[in-house]
Amino acid sequence: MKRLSRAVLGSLPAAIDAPRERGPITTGIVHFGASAFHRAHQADYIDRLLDRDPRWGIAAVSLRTRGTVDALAAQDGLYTLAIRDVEPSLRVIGAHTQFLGPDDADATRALLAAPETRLITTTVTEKGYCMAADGTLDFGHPDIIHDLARPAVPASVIGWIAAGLTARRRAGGTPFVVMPCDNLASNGAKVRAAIAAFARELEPALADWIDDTLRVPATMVDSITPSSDDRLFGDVAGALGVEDRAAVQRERFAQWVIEDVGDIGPDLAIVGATVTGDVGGYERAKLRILNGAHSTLAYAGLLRGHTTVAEAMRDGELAGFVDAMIRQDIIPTLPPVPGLDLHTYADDVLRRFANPAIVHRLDQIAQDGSQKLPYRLGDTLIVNRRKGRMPLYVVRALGSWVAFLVKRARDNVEVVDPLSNRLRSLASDADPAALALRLAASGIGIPGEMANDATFVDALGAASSEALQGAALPEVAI
Ligand code: CS2
Repeated sequence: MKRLSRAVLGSLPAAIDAPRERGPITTGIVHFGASAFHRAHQADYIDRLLDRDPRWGIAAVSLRTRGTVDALAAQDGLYTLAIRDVEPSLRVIGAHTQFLGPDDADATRALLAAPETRLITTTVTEKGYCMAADGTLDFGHPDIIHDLARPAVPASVIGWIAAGLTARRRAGGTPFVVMPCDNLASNGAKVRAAIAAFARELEPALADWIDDTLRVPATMVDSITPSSDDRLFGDVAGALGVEDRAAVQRERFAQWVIEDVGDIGPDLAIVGATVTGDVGGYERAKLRILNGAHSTLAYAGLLRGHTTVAEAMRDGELAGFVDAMIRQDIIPTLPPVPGLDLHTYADDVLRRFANPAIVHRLDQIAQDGSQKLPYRLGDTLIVNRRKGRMPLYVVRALGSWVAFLVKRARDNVEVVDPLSNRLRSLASDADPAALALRLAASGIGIPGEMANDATFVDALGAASSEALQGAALPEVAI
């Protein structure tokens, strides 16, 4: 079967939307992390924008692997976005001018220096920003140590952004805008501080320039995007009549809320992004309700023998537990968000989770727990404890993570997490209560300030043991 490419666009079935008539586009955005999420979410917005304004084509850089880059190069950068929902649809996206791999450093450097590049966006996952547990740049991180020693050939996204800013400042130019699109609380402020801290070590004058000029809007990004799989590739080939080895899939719902920091280049509001002065409210609601519930379903669901989110949602006891956690432990701690009813938001999230057209594997969500949980459940835990309240559902959710780690260690199955070695050695020979104690004491996955909260640590130990034994979930108190 032929591969998807520009040459076959004209012969695709007419019902499939594709950039058939579009003229040439130029690069205005450099994106780090060519992940499925980026290609399904951000690139979809940009693809629609390019019909009106051809200056914002994306050059996507993958800093770790070449696999996706090569697949896309063979397809002239084109790939299919499959919407898996009540009304499914397929669309060919042509938002990218190039895909670059880890060995394309010269081309990446040139793009970052080009005045036409106005915006840098990133989806490198929580761990990709090389931050310590407190959200500041981790100067002990091997990539940061490397990048400070060899700033011209960086390994980390922070190093690359600093290299780009160095070049622009030396050329007497203006900085680009940096827009992080990962699920970190206050992602704009944290990433800005990380870049500035890195630059200060490198060259104080660069850091001053960054302090004065760099804009890093906070964002909230949302669309459930399961990893691509063979079923997707088969469905797409069947519908298009050509093979697409870079297809991506997501639900129809997509949201992109961007902090208003003035002109950033592309006008994303005209393609449906929300540009607002207050991203914080949306971001907290999304991280704590949606992602908090997702991680809970992942760990508790895997322990209960489920494989996907939709399947876990069909487990009445588990779905009821997650619903109660949101209403009783999470929503009461969230400040009101103008224009957003949090209970309606939660209803919508739970409905999205139950979408039977989406096959979202729990083990995908379970990855990188040490990096995700502080934002997803830890912040809710802190607010509750500061109010003197014990959020029992959140404690049991965290206990499910602890139990999951113990089970994986006992079954001799590797966990996918940047701290996997550490987690494995903490979990080896530990019962769940002992591991809970160790995690709380070391501040891994559990907020550091909880280490001295003996009542919480006891409750977490008990909840972890219950989770491993498969004890009934806490009663739903209405
Ligand atoms: C998920 C998220 O994989 C995960 O950890 O919780 O990727 C989630 O699907 C997205 O944030 C939804 O926007």
